[in-house]
Amino acid sequence: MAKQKRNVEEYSIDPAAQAMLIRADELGLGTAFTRADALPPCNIGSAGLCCKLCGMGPCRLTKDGLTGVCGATIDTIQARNLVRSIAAGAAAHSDHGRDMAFTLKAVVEGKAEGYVIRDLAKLRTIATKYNIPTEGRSPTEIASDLADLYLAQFGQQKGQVVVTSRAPQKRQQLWQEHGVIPRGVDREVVEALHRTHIGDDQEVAHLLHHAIRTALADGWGGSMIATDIADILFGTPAPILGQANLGVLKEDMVNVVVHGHEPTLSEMIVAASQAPEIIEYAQAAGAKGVNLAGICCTANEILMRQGIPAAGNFLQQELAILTGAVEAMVVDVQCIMQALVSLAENFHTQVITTSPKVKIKGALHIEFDEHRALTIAKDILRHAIDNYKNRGQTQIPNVRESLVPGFSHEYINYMLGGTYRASFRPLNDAIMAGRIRGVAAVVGCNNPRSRQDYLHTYVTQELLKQDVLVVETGCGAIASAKLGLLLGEAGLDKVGPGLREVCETVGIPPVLHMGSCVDNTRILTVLTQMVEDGGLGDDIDQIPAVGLAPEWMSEKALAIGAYCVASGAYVIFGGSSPVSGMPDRVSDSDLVLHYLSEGWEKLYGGKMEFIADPDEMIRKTLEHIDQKRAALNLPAYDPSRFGRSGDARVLELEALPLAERQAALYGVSA
Ligand code: SF4
Ligand code: MSK
Repeated sequence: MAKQKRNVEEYSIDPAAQAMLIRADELGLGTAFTRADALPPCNIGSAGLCCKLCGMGPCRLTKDGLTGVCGATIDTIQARNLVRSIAAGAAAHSDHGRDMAFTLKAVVEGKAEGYVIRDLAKLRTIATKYNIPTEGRSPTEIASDLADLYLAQFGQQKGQVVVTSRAPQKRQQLWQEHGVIPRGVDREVVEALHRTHIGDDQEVAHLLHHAIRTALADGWGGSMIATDIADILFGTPAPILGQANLGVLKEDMVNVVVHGHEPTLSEMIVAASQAPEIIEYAQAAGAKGVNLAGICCTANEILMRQGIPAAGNFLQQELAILTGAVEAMVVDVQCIMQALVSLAENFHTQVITTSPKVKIKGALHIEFDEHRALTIAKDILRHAIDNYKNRGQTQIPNVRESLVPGFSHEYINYMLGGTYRASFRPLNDAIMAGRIRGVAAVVGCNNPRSRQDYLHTYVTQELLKQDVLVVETGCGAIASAKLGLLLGEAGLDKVGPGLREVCETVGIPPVLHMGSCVDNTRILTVLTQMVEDGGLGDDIDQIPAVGLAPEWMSEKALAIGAYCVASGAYVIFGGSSPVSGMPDRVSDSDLVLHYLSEGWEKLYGGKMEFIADPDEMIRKTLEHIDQKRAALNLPAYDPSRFGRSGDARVLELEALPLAERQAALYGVSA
């Protein structure tokens, strides 16, 4: 039976989204929200109980004790499905990393039109990590060696992916002992597919061992490569003022929305939109110019480097088209709904696919090629401008919020210690003193089966009250941005007293935007440096930190979760569990579910759990943080010890008569 249709407040907490969903309803148009209502998830498949790996199936194991035609048990089927998802997620991130490495190579060969190496310091820092000589060498020579080294990581057959050498020493040793250091990115993904073919690996622990190896090839491999090269080519992010939500679209300009994940094309579109001939072309068409906005992680990439506004997160891709004000939606890879094209047919919006890997029936395909990037970017913009005259009635919600994104690991380092003493020491000290209780990474997608942005922002705000510093990436970061949590002092009155003191002293928002989904590797780098700076144990699993993906939906999220577990983190997913099994199954028949928590925790110190209730997510997060604090012999969390420094102290002093103020400040009265 079809689930009952929800109302707009149940669909989303975002007023801009609600306005567009009302418009969709009035126009009789469907969206992911209404399709989710009309199509309840299959309760067999969603619990991981269906196998369709061969032509003897699909086998749907609806009763405890049933096996597939080949004899595969529920546990084997769940583990295989999970391994395949993690492999797909790792493949998506890593193929993105590979393309970035090809672009870097093309840049050094002088064959990539429009690109330059913008961050020489990062190039040198990364090259040094791999003993690539830098002294007396040109950036081109260094970058050429780095591109070759990185390209080799994908097809490497033996040895270890070099990026793993950047993890804490103790963690590398642990991986070595368990035999999970990835040999080559492609090799682990291919082996994951091989092992899960009919008649191959059928032991849960053995399958999940390879899930870890594959995920590590992503986090400490393809994804980290993608982040490194994006920073080298386009600049390492630093705080910049931006805006988020559908209200960033403009009535009097040609609106071009870039959506997907790879910064290579979007950075060129940013450059092309500022070219005088493009501005003149737009003006000749009657517009004031070209207004760029992003959706999903492409939004994060150009937001944190160029301050280009974000029109929204995953569930806003259709809603942007519903404004009627988008001339072109330019997409590359990942998280692009096929529904965009049929929805766009009701408006004038042209959906333009650009990746050689992604075509959608009905979309205009203008293939991207890094050798002619700027020319192609201008061509795309001319198509959009030509379409401006076809614009019909528009409705742009007047809803937007300012934010400060761009907290890369490098910037946090600088921010806490300055140019000459760049360090994470003040962060570690604040955690050790209990001023900051712990750290949470609240990341990941939107999912139309939950209320858009609600879980992200509820969990984030509750943790902030408990003095937990929150870092965010992906669509979760955009959710917080839309609510104003990423802006300087906004909302600091709702933050716990210790965390508030730190935010006021350092001058940071309580929620730090760290980038796109591949940039979850920045969080790994932060955790590694926290270990190296001392005082919080000698490995990541000892840090009072938790990762949460409250509204996850993508296979990439599972890959991220698994590499965080392998790195020692406790990871909580909201929403549904792909390994929940049957409600009445217990103990050993829930093997996979338990293996991901207790099993992985014994091996890696990190664990993966699926928790639907947000209050339970918060409770478990705080419990974990407090347990880690106790294990490090840190003082128990006590907010009453803080709150009398920073701005609060200044206000308190200002209220005192002069003599008392001087006595309080200098110990003498006038
Ligand atoms: Fe069924 Fe086994 Fe084939 Fe899966 S591999 S579809 S369980 S017969
Ligand atoms: S875009 S993977 S919906 S975070 Fe990275 Fe957002 Fe999730 Fe896609």
